[in-house]
Amino acid sequence: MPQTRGRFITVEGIEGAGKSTCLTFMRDRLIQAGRAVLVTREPGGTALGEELRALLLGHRQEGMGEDAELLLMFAARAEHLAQKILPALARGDDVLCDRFTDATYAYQGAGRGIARERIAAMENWVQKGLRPDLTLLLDLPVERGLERAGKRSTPDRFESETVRFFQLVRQGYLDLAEAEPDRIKRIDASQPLVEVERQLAQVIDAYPEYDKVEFG
Ligand code: Z5A
Repeated sequence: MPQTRGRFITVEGIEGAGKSTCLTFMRDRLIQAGRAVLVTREPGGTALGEELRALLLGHRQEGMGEDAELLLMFAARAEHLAQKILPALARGDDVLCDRFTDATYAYQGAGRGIARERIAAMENWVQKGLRPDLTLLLDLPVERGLERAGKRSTPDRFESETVRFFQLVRQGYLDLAEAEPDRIKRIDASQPLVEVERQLAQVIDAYPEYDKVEFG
């Protein structure tokens, strides 16, 4: 008998794009529409994932190799899928995830220079057929994002990267959006928050119910 599942929605963008702010807005909007929602993040979302996050973002592992970084991202993802994401989708809940594999293509691929095929091989292995149903890409110029993020506390290992690195990451995201326009919706995140929320609401409200879609 075919199973049904909830919708897998991800939010992406460079540093300081407003993902955390927008996730709260989107969660509230989905709940108002009567959806059950799991809000989670990557790397992280499980006990192991959060430990890996601390290793990946912290400065203790300064100079971590790009292959180790890639493998740790996918190790966290495998655990996240098994423990949190797949069970929630199977219950019929929507999953709202702060970053997912598009971030790997943008940061480890475009940013660090790891070949796309290598990331795709990991993606196929770890995720099997699962991909996000909808991705909101919060896009803004790198300088604006860094300016917003800079108002916070001590920068982590990624936040300490160069402007050039973030420009490559941003371009990586824009290339992904161009390649998959049906799934990845670009939101102009340089606008005032009220306008960003208007754009988000437009996309979410237009997005179809997904409960009746077969799993797998
Ligand atoms: N990473 C990776 O390399 N590969 C992977 O596969 C994955 C991740 C999954 C995780 O960091 C790091 O892991 C990430 C990539 C890497 N590193 N980076 N960079 P994260 O996602 O947890 O953290 P982040 O990117 O650093 O996110 P952030 O700094 O928390 O930013 P944000 O969530 O996008 O922004 P915010 O906190 O919502 O907003 C920032 C500030 O701007 C805040 O004061 C807001 O009030 C303000 N804001 C937000 N929107 C607006 C608007 N529209 N106008 C004005 N001000 C605004």
